[in-house]
Amino acid sequence: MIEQSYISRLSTLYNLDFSTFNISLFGAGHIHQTWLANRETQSYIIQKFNKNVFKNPGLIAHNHQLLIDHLDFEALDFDFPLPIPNVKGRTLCLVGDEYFRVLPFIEGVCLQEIEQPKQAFLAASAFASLIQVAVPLDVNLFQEVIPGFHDLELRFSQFIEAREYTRLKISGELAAICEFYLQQSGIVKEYQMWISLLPKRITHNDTKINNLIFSADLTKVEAIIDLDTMMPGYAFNDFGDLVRTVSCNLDENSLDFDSLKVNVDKYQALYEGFLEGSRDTLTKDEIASLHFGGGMMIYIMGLRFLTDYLNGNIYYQIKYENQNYDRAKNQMYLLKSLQQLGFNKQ
Ligand code: GN1
Ligand code: MG
Repeated sequence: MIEQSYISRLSTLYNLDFSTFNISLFGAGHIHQTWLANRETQSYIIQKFNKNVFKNPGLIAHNHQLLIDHLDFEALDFDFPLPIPNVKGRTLCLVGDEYFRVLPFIEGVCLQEIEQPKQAFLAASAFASLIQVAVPLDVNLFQEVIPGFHDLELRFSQFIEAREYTRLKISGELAAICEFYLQQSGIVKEYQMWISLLPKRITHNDTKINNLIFSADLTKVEAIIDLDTMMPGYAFNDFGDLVRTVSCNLDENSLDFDSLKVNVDKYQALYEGFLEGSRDTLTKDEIASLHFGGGMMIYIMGLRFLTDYLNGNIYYQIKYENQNYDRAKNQMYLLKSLQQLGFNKQ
């Protein structure tokens, strides 16, 4: 539960009496701690911000200010909930030695998995339209809030290092999983080839399906959330994380490894939705790179989960000791399924 001393300080800082709200843990994010504060018709999201992950939080505010100043919000067909400024105009408050922030709560449905291709289309179209609407903004003014966030070469080398220095004994199934990730290093080479051809865009960079809110009847995207990593990236990153989290039948925490499969219809709907949402923004090379994105994003997430497991779980929140190991195993099965279907190729 959120401590009383934080509640009273936040009440002053936001001029809102949070002690009169029902406050409960909320969401499925791996990074910040999130609560829903609810009172009659009023609802807010309160977050304890993860300063271990975002070591320079001012960069997020910098990027968000660029969006506020220059993005044509009217052109977006959905909400885009940025942190609410406190009475001092700040979007992040230091309370004791923790950072907190408050965000608008958006009514709707947050899915962990998608059933129908129609929702896959809507999700992809929404994330791609964000790239399209951000085209007039100067990419070079945006800061990299986490250096090398989607840099596959860096993530691969962090895995190699973790494998070398881990306190764990690498044998049995762990050795086989490490070996799988090593053998897939051709994806790093392909990544280097693609980024030499592609323009940087303002991308969301965390387009997993639970970072989007649908209307109750699932016919419309109400909001795109989790905007911390909006920064320069490649279109294939955003398409790829959609493939990773939408085209499969089970989410990244599932232990039903043998059932993990990429679904062809949802994949196709994602592709069509992404092209529709980005209108004519994407270059020929960017469009060709989209199919690389799915495998690349599954691979990078698998590497990151495995690296964190080898490092003693210092990055992602976990609910049990081996969860990062299981997530890396899950992503391995998913990558195999994608490759079997040939979706990693143009
Ligand atoms: C994290 O905050 P959340 O849970 O939406 C992570 C993403 C990963 C995701 C994996 C800042 O996102 O990069 O794709 O977990 N965010 C950060 O589920 O590391
Ligand atoms: Mg999230």
